[in-house]
Amino acid sequence: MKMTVRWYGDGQESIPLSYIKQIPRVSGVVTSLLYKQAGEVWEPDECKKMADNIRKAGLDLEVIESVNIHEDIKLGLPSRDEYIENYIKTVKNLREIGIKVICYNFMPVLDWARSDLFYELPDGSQTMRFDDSFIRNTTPKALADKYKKDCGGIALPGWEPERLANIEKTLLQYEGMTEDKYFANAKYFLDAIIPTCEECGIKMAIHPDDPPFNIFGLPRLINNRDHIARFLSLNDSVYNGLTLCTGSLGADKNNDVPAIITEFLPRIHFTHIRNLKFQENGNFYESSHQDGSLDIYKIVKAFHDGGFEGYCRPDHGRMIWGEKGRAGYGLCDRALGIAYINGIWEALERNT
Ligand code: DNO
Repeated sequence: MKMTVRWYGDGQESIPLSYIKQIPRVSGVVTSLLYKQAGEVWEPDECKKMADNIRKAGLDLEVIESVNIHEDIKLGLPSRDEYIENYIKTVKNLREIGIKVICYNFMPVLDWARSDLFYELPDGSQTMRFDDSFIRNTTPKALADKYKKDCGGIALPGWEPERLANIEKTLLQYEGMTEDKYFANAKYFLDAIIPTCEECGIKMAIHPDDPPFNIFGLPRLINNRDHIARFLSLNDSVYNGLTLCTGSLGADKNNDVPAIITEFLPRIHFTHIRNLKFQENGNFYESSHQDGSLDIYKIVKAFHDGGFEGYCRPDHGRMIWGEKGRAGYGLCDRALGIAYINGIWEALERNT
């Protein structure tokens, strides 16, 4: 397993690459070109600049998170072919800089959703929280406005102003979108891009829907074992794979995350390890990696025992020790998470 850290790029981040390099047993970072809109080609010089910057700091860059999918592809509109062509060009350009995995999502309109970005816990740390009744009683537009206010001017990934500019119009386009149609649109995309991915040696790794249940009446694709099996069978290539996000899938108590890992391991190319703590009424908050409702030991063991050789990153952490930064993406708690995950892994290795 190769341990990585998500890094947002120069000008988008307060954490220097040199700090990431100081965390024991981190091989590299995963990043993106945040200024690119979904559907645009990532040009060769932009890709090279991104990679050179990271490699100069002594870190690998083998995973991109994310190359976003244009909404027209998800909606299955006639204009999708042009955006798919652009996606293929980007994949080819990413091959030139040695990328091995692309993490992406196929969530309609929105990326992940939380009610609070900086929810204060009794120990003074701050974390993200999901309040079920709050989400049921708000609208995506109101949520986007709340995030804008709460996150101090730093756009959250997946909630960029450009993406949300036409949110109400885009939501209307999803009216009447059935699950079957949505799976068919995903298949159209996969069948078009997977041959290029195979040729380029770049594995696609779809991120689960977060939360893994229906919100705002939008369809869900990757939210439980059966949907994962259905999605992977849309295109049987190993290049059509998964990002196994423990916190996304684990927010539904019916999902047995270690069992899902064991079943789909050959198709898992990247994992986000995150913990959460369930509260009453379907609410939860994101806890430290060690002290939550998910059994991280069992999760890491499932990866270890299955012989996982892909990439891992600690997912969201709390804000601790007075650190300020992007919600979920402070350095301190994620570094503690890495030390914990690496410790479990080393103990498992030494016992085999
Ligand atoms: C949240 C992230 C997601 C993820 C995308 C992948 O913190 O895990 O935003 O990057 O869904 O495309």
